[in-house]
Amino acid sequence: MADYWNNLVGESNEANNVQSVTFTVTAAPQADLEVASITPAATSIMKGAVLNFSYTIENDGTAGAAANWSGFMVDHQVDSTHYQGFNQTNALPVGGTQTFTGTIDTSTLEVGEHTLHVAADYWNNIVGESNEANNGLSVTFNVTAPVPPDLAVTSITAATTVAQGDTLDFSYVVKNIGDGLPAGTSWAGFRIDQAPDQSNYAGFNQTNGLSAGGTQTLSNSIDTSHLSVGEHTLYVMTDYWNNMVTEGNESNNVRTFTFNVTDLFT
Ligand SMILES: [Ca+2]
Ligand SMILES: [Ca+2]
Ligand SMILES: [Ca+2]
Ligand SMILES: [Ca+2]
Repeated sequence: MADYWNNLVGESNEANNVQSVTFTVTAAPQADLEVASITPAATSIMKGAVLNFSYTIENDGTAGAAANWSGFMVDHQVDSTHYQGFNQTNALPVGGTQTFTGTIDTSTLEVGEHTLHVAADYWNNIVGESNEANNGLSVTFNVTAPVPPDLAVTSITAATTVAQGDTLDFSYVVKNIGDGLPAGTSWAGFRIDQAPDQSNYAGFNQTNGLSAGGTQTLSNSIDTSHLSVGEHTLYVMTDYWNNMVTEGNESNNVRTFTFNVTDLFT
């Protein structure tokens, strides 16, 4: 407005002294972090197994985001004091994404449906965002009743005849014949003419952890110099020592193989 103060100038037109322009205040560009997706390796998992998953953090805003933390938790929204795991998210440009992996131990979860929550910038709200209310995403998964492992010796391979005093070499296959959880490491033992037990055995092999259907071939040998001429039986027993693997069936762990010791001179 011209001559706005005290009308110091008498004018022919006092009504045309004002002009205006309009302008719009726009929001400053801001980041907007979101969890774009969560991908579990399976939506149904046996209790005791590990659930692997991946998730992707995206900056869907109009300004870059500084580095921050994403977190996850089962059956509870994620915040600074509620999380089971976390990953550091790099600084992300507009439209930038970063994918992470995580694991959930299901051994402490009840059988039934559960929810995996993931949140972007969950810890201490490091990034000021245009929308702080869209940082969480969740997926459901099902925990099924556990099926224990079941170890068995599924075959024994050796010569059926050995001369007294010679070494009988043999191999055998230990298999987790269960359709469920993996078996941890254990020991297989063997003995001649009787089943081995924890304190009576001729020898042993360590068995690796075996997932359902997994096998391991082991080999060993027997000195026959103290065996009588005639028929003998090799007993091989999986998990013979300290019952290290709790199995669905503990009574199928022994397999036998019959062989003949012959006189050296026949
Ligand atoms: Ca956000
Ligand atoms: Ca934030
Ligand atoms: Ca068994
Ligand atoms: Ca066992």
